[in-house]
Amino acid sequence: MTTVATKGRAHAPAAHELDPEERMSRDELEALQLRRLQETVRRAYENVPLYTEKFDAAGVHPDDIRSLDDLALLPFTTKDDLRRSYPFGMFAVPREQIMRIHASSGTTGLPTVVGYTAGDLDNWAGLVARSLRASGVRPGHIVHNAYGYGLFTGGLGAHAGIERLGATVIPMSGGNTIKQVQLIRDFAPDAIMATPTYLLTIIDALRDSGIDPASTSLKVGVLGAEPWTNEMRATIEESLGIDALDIYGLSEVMGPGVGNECIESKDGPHIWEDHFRPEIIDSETGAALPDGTAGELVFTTLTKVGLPIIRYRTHDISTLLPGTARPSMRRIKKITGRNDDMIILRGVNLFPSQIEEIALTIPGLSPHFTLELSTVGRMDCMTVHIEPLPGLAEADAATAAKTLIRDVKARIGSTVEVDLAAPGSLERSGGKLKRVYDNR
Ligand code: DLL
Repeated sequence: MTTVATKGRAHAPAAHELDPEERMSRDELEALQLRRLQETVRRAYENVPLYTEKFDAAGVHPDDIRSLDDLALLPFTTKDDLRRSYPFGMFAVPREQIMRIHASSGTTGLPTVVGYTAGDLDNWAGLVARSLRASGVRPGHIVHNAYGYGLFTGGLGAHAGIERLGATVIPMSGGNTIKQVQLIRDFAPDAIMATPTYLLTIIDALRDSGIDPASTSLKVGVLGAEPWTNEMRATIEESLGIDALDIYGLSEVMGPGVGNECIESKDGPHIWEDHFRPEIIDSETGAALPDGTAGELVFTTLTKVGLPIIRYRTHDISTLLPGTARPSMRRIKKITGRNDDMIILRGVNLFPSQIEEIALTIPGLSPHFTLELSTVGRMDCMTVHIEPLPGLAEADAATAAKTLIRDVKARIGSTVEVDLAAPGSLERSGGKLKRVYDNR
């Protein structure tokens, strides 16, 4: 695409630009992990009553952690544990040492509260800076930050990392899409940080203002906070003429920057294993699974002081893979969904991302869709409401809808209905998009 050539491409950092930990051998890294794990487990046990109780009940003591494999002796931590400790019960330091608090939206029940010491904030900024560097963002670049500022970790977490890298931050936050377009046009940012679905909203708004999205100054998107597929990546990269990189994280473990893709490989986020020890477990039995097997991601923080977290169950489904661009740090397979987002339709398990994957390869269909579940008689039904591309002839849209029904049946095994929604009629994302409406 000519626009890419005129903007210049983002490029991978040179070896000397990497953090020393990114260049460690696996053995060096694991020795560091073990030392940090032992410190973390002790800190948690000695300072957080919830951990004291849980370890005692499980009959384990910090002295039992002699190797990284001994991690499996420790009990899991869940979102419920955090809720039970609401608001500040998980802090491992006196509250006065907590410099910042974030919290989940808490749409179901109490919000989960997390806290950071000055040192934790420093590490976090460093890891977001590392993530941006891995994405091809450079000191001196302008970064448009469209993650929401506030209790959500996205906005402020990204913000500190952009500054730490030595780039210029535009603290735009989420929403006010018209303003987003104006600032992208006038400030000429090199990179944008947003959820993938909110970036789609911005792409549409650029078009609505008569701007070809591929003609903007943007070279890189650092996108995350919700599941998105490689097909969505292709759609976004093509529309904007950018490289789109995957940033992963969750507030309980830190926020954005627990892991990030590297631009030279774009093969799923590398987990920054000097600060987090990942595991994959069987969600049903809790058994640790070997690398290369799909299951639920679990994290133990290795450096957090304010809120150390031991074996946190994320509910995210992924697989641990060997490192590539950072050979000593493992990757996770791009996250396709959460085990609590899985739809069971007449006995078949499916994730919204599978519909995204299929729909985006069918010519004429847009990335804008929602899934509605209902009961007709005693049968569960799923309707895919999807917008065809604007201007598509009715007959071609009908053909695309039929292809979607056929491909979903062939690849997932479910029969679904497709409703072609008028272009622009489905609700647009303002951050994390709600895809599923369950009316059963
Ligand atoms: O979403 C942190 C974040 C902000 C990550 C900005 C990346 C960018 P929470 O609100 O606690 O934190 O939500 C965490 O979001 O367990 C995943 O289910 C999902 N998630 C986050 N990043 C990705 C990603 C932030 N890259 C939850 N791919 C996680 C897929 C993601 N899902």
